[in-house]
Amino acid sequence: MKKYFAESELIINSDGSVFHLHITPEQLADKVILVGDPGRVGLVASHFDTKECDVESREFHTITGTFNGKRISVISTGIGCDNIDIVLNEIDALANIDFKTRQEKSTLRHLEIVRIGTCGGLQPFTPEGTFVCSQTSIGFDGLLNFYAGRNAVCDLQLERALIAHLGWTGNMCAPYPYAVDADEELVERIAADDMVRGITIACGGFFGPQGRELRIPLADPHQNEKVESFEYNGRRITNFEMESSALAGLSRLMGHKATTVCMVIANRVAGKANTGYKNQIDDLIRLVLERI
Ligand code: R1P
Ligand code: URA
Repeated sequence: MKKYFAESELIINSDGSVFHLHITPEQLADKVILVGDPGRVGLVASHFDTKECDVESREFHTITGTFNGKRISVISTGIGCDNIDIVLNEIDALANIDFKTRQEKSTLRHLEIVRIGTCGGLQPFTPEGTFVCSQTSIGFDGLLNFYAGRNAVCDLQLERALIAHLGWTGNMCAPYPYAVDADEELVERIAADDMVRGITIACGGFFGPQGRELRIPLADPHQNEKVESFEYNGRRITNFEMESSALAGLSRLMGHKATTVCMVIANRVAGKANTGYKNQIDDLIRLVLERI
């Protein structure tokens, strides 16, 4: 017996579109580019040769079109892993659930998903302007812990090594981090020979969880020193952003290929930031469009 998804579990609008994204199953391409900033959707789509739909709903802006003959949907997620939970579940439903019968389709449709974002660099070799492709993502957000199968897709050894290195116990800086690899083939294709392959920590916030202390003291004032000095099989943690862990984890559980590429805009080691990055990120967008 196929599972039936009730109206309350998979909310479909009266026009047949999915609740938050407001797009219909026909409007989603197999290749998906996710961006945080809704304003970045137009920048990606400005490279498209054709456009078939342009839909805005809350922070979710979707344009589907073609680039060099490839059909691509670019979707903004807004900020944070909570929004990735919404976007990943809704695009997976658009691809793999029949909206008429409300049942899972018999053949799995695989999506290829690349997130293009901005991040903070944590190593001397990741200054402003560096493109980092997340080979592994560590979630300081707890999202994946709500899904069964989490242990099967996570690197439990890496999780234990990091927790021991940080010396976090009890409620300190909870929830428990989860570590997930991006799709290996996609990382090789997207990162090619001009991006740093990194370990990214996705945080449940921009300030405290990324070790930024303004007026309120941090639970662990030495968090970032420890994050920067952590080494795992010769690899270092390269960057902080806020979505790659949920994207890597949910994509693995759902059977999609995914990775995240980010441009470093804040050099946390040198204490420098670049706020005029909007033109520079276009170079990263072009690389991803060519390689996806
Ligand atoms: C914080 O400023 C935002 O920037 C990064 C973080 O992940 C977070 O979403 O990515 P985007 O530039 O894609 O939004
Ligand atoms: N995005 C983040 O999440 N952190 C940074 O430091 C810069 C961009």
